[in-house]
Amino acid sequence: MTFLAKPKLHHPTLPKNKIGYTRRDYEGKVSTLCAGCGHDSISAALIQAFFELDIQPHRVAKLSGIGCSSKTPDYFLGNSHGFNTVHGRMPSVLTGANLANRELIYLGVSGDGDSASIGLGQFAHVMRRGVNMTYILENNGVYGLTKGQFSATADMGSKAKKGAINKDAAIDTISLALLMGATFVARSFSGDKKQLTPLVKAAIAHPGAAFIDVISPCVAFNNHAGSTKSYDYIREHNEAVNRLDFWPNREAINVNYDEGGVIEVPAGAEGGIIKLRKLHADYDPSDKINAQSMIASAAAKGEVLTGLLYLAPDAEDLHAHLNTFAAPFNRLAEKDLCPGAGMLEKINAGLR
Ligand SMILES: Cc1ncc(C[n+]2csc(CCOP(=O)(O)OP(=O)(O)O)c2C)c(N)n1
Ligand code: SF4
Ligand SMILES: [Mg+2]
Repeated sequence: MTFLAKPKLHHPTLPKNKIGYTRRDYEGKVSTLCAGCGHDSISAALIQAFFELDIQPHRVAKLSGIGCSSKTPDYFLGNSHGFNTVHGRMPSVLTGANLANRELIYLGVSGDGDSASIGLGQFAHVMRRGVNMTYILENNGVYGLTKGQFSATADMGSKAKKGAINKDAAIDTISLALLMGATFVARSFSGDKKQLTPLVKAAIAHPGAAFIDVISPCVAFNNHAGSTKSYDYIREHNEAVNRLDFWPNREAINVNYDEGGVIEVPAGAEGGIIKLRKLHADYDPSDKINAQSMIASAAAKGEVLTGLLYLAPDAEDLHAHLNTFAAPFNRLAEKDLCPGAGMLEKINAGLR
């Protein structure tokens, strides 16, 4: 498959978004993943989200680690900036890029092995520091690329393809993200594009660390009976707490918390709106303590809560925490970088 190049010519009648791009302009190379891999469906949702948000591809920087999941940025946004880092190191490379140029839209793509084992420290810190990014974790409970070993997100008691039982406790990445201070936390399923696409759009607009854990079955190594990350298991145990739609540019509407009805929540720095349909009357995504408790009690029953699980109303990003200079580094001139002998003397005097 790798030798197949996609044709560059587009059919003239393909629908265009507001800035004149077709959906094809947001695609990448032909995927080399196994047919039916959940990760390909996530790529499709990402393509759809960027197309619908009318984002120019060159404004996006996509970064990843190592794994089948981390290969996927090659299969979408082929006209965007890309950096395939070392295993588990996407968050620190992305943090550096973001500090150097906050004008790009940052998308981090990772796997459960990449984020919950070798990259666990990096994951925790990028969440707590509020780096303005959308962090997509393609969670299949195994190391797919290295042939199906249990990962740290595999549930205790779940069964491997060859029958071994996982004896270790699982790391729940959404609970960890909440604990670490992420200001947008969601879980979805690769088989539910209608839920995932608006979640991605809302995450992109969010000014801070937005985390989406997407259960993404590995058809080669973890899609059998006894696995808790298979298509069948997730379809049977998926408890969606809400459904949402996202609009990037609408006048803010007052939030209306009608029980069981539709709630409209301001989202993002540019006046975006999330329209949230509650499926669980007692689930309020602005209540972090309640979200943590409901996630834990669902997990105890073997259910997988999906939807927008937490959204902080007052989110800020790392640049606000550090009070950094707004212009990207590549636009700073010598006068910005070298404030002169007088200023240096003043700084030194302040340190004496
Ligand atoms: C430093 C380092 N250690 C180990 C590996 C071997 N390795 C490659 S991918 C991978 C795990 C991938 O699992 P995950 O992140 O869940 O991605 P998936 O393939 O399941 O999508 C490992 C351990 C590596 N490439 N580099
Ligand atoms: S091995 Fe698993 S994760 Fe990797 S491409 Fe195949 S199905 Fe997807
Ligand atoms: Mg994996």
